[in-house]
Amino acid sequence: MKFDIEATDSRSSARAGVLHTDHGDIHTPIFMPVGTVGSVKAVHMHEVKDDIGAEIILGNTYHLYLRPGVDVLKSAGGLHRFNSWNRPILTDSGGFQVFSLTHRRKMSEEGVVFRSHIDGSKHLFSPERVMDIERAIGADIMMAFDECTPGDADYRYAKESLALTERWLDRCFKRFNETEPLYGHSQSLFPIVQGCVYPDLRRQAAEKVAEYGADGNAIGGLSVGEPTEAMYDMIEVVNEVLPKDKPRYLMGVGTPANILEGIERGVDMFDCIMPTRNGRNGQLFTWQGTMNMRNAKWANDHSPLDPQGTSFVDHTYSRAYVRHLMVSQEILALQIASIHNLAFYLDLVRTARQHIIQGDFTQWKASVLPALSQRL
Ligand code: PRF
Repeated sequence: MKFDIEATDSRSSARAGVLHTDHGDIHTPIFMPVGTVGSVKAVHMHEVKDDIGAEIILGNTYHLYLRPGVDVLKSAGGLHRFNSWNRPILTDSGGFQVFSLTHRRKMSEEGVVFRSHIDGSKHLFSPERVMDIERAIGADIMMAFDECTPGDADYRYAKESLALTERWLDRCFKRFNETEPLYGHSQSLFPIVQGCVYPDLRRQAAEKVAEYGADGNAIGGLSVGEPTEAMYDMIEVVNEVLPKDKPRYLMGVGTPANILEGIERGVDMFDCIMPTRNGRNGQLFTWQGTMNMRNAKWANDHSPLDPQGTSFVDHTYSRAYVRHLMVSQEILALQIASIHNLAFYLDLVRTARQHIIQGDFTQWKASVLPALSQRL
């Protein structure tokens, strides 16, 4: 998996690149819509591709393993065949989902024993198991199995947790190197930097991760309850150490402002449930700020949903109509909000990329940032 850097910003660490995969090119910085169980909730694949312009989507090992399960995925010929998405896919390892099952899991050196959120059945995720499952799913990018350390962990906990993640990482690479892709396209394994909010742990973790010489590297354990400034500081600490010539992926982040701050600090890839989940709750993101579509203030606003929006829903439907659909709990409301928000997130990173190439990213970012977090 080759990564070419096309342009670097002279005033910040921002860069524009192209990541080449067997399922096509990814232009970075990129936002990756989340498709937890193999579907981007409420959105058809042709909309994800053509209206939203996504170049890669996410799947979750935890969910796909429980349902439909490895046997169905294997007999389908992998997730790309199963869900009819023929562009790149990245699978998260379950290192986040399993740990959010606080009362339903037990951790040990071997791995995590957890109970299914679906039927309560008992399962073990170990680094080896997770690598085998990610091989069976067949994503272009597989994530290592880690412990996502909570943002409020004390130093001692964070240090022990990081040590476990590092031992697991070694086992992940060992299993990954002993096994082959199942479906004829190549797969890359990205390691994940943990270390909570402690600069020395983060630095050490990034040095360790860099030693594997992976095709790309991820930053985990952020946006998990720590102050926003601490998150930005940790991104800076880690990106000083991670190789500059490989893509960097900030996991599960975040708001439009978080994404621009991440890009400025040298992050290339992002994913977050925010555009889809918040969209289903009625929150729309725009260049002018966020709109709560359940709000009565839109009841008689017959103007287009978002005049600056890039997707067809923005010009097809009015604010008043979308507000009516939201209040009436119509399924179409969820579809419209999801398409709008994902198209906005893709427009955000695409526009950032253009400005990195043009050489005025920093000025452009300063000019758009204040409006992004306003409430309309
Ligand atoms: N690890 C994994 N997935 C993740 C995270 C992590 O730390 C996060 C943290 N923001 C989101 N998704 N494996």
